[in-house]
Amino acid sequence: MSYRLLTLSALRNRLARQPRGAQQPNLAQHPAGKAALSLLKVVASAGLPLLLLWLAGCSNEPAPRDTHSPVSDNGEISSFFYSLLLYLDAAILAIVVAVWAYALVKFKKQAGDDTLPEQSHGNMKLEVIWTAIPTLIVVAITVPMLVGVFQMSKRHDPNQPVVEVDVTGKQWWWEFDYKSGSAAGLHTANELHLPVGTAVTLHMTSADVIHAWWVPRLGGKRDANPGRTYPMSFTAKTPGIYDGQCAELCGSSHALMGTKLIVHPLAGELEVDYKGQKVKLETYETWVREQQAPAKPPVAELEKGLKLFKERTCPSCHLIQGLEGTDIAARSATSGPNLTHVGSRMGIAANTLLNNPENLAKWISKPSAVKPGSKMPDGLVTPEDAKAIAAFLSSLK
Ligand code: HEC
Ligand SMILES: [Cu+2]
Repeated sequence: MSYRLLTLSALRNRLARQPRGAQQPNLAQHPAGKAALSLLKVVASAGLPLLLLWLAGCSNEPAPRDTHSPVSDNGEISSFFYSLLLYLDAAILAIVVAVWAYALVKFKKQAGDDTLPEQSHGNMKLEVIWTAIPTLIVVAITVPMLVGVFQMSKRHDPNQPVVEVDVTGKQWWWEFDYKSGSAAGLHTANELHLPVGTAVTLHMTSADVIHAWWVPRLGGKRDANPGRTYPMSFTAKTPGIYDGQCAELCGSSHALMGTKLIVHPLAGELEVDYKGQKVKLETYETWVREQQAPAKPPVAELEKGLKLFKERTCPSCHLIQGLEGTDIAARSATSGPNLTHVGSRMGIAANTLLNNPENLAKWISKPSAVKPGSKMPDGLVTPEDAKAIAAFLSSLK
């Protein structure tokens, strides 16, 4: 008995052969079978590419995390190189496939022709051509790419107005400390607000493990390493709201460590589209003034929430500026976001939940149910108390 690999052609031969004895109908020759087969072919040839496009997440609209719709100078540079490589590679693929297809047809082995084709081994001209062309392509990519890398790691002119923000990654949220300009001294979380058309430098660090700051439409990622600070300079060009995501596996809730970048106009209100929703953007200076204001004391119905907030040890980790007994939080690796204006944020828990009283209550009564491993402890309050605290926190606009 001999074994051999069943090649495709052997398989076809075997299938075509009628089985010994029984006279079985051949499905492929039956009219219904033929129709089914051609339908299958159409679906496979048209449907498969469509399915691939769908799986790749292709869309006409600029998605909230779309690197191909850049909104900053850095984003434009990286998007340019993405397109350059994509079109260059597509052209190379097209040429190679065309030459291959031509060779396939032109030099097909003829029946009865057993002569060897002309041997090109050691052909100096060919060797030079196929060494020179790839070298030229690599140079054409590398030289502008190096220029781009230097442009993206530029430092801003210190004589120009620059918004400087210290960005600290923490398991699993982002802390922002404004260092310059009108916002100097401002301390916020998770949603980074910046002015359009102004030079910005973020100074990245981490309070615990390695995180990475990434707002795809802004372009580029920057690692946030504990004990080190890396700058990232850019100018945002288009007002709007852009989603971001921690891009370095940093523990159980890494996937829930989102962020938002909100680029404000310099003058006048502006309506922008965010995920199909119309959102009004005030000017950057208005936002700064609102955030710098101390928290307003709660109205009578919400006083219970403030009282519970103080009793349930919340102020040991959270700051509410301007309300007595709530601004005692010491800054540490496990302390939480500044809540002075938490009601003004679009999301809570680093963009994991929409900011509304129900979600706030859900978060406060059991953070680990929203974010596994959360550094905010469970069981601080009953669900009833959580509702009262959530109502109070929502009022902190
Ligand atoms: C041991 C410190 C600690 C204590 C105590 C604590 N928290 Fe937190 N809190 C955190 C941390 C850390 C986060 C960020 C969690 C995350 O997003 O991963 C957080 C997040 C929050 C947020 C979401 C803020 C935002 O903008 O995303 C709210 C609201 C909040 N805490 C309310 C409370 C309340 C109310 C209490 C008291 C019942 C409380 N916290 C007690 C550490 C603490
Ligand atoms: Cu992270």
